[in-house]
Amino acid sequence: MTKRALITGLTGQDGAYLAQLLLSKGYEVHGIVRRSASADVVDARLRWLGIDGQIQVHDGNLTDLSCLIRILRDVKPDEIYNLGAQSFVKSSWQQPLLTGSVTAMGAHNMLEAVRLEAPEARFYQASSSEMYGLIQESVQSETTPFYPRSPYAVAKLYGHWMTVNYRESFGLHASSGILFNHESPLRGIEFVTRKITDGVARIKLGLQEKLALGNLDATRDWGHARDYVRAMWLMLQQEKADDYVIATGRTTSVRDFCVLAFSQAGLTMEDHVVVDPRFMRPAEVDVLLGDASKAKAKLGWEAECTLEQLVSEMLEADLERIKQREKL
Ligand code: NAP
Ligand code: G4F
Repeated sequence: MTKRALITGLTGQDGAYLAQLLLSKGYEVHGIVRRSASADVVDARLRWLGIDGQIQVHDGNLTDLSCLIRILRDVKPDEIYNLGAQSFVKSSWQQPLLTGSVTAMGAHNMLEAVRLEAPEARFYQASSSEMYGLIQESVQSETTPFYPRSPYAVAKLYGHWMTVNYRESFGLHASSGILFNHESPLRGIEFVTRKITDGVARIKLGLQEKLALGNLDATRDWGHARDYVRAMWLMLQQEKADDYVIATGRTTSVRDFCVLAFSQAGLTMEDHVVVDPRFMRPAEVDVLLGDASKAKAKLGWEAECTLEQLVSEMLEADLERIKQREKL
């Protein structure tokens, strides 16, 4: 029997890669897409992966419980992946209540809709390493206490604990993936890795001279989104729902990410990077480093893409995109 999956956040980085993975496994894929006045940009990532037109799209919003109930009633999915969120940490200080509505209450709306309409379905919640914030252990695992440092992280923590609570209270097959940073050529341009590879590509092509960044000392455990959506799928194939850390086990500073990207383009970072306080945050997460040994033991999951391969893929994609756009 063909399995049916429903993805919220279909148009984002992870939604696009997850849809591609599920299609390759023979799933019927449905996605919730919020209405936009700029319809041409809505499925840009799906077009980039060559899978637009293969997904059944439903008009909806995580803040509207009634539409989530209606969509679940119509689709009757076997698996539900809740990836929709206001996901940019910096914006969560500028739009804290919206972040709460979408990222926290949106997850709760989804859980409530699942409880009412699809209690047999398997549910995935996109939790985040950002919940560790002011880290309480030098390497973070499923047992490390949380200490959120942004409205986004507080909102994610709410969604995480609601997922655990609905599993324990109502017996839902609800799993939470505590994913560390993952990137790709489809990463939003506002996130630091993509900002860097896009900036390096523009400098290499002679279109700009300087790249303005914020805190160069922050370190992140960066993997490839394609590897991380595989972990999401694996979680929902387990007999028992559970929570898992997904990470590479290697942490790199923003500065060293820059060094890598500039050197891959034959450039020197110091000639181009300037620090601009506008990109600093009111409270920073200084270090993240994950221990994914539970995922390795129970899911057989390991990151396959190295940081060097990730940077190279992102840089190549940005060079190509800019050449086409600028007709170079
Ligand atoms: P992303 O590229 O920012 O995508 C977010 C998605 O959420 C987009 O499809 C967006 O739709 C949708 N969305 C926003 N507000 C919505 C609303 N009110 N109703 C319905 N959909 C809404 O994020 P991502 O990197 O793919 O991440 C996927 C999920 O994993 C997010 O929940 C994120 O917080 C979480 N996460 C990400 C990482 C990471 O490193 N990437 C790590 C840990 C956890 P539009 O296209 O219309 O904006
Ligand atoms: O790329 P970032 O904006 O990602 P951040 O804040 O770590 O959040 C991402 O990963 C989380 C998982 O841990 C997800 F839950 C979340 O949804 C998102 O996907 O920033 C990374 C680091 C930060 O320390 C930031 O201060 O880079 C630093 N940084 C330095 N200069 C910058 C910049 N970040 C951005 N976005 N832009 C800069 O110019």
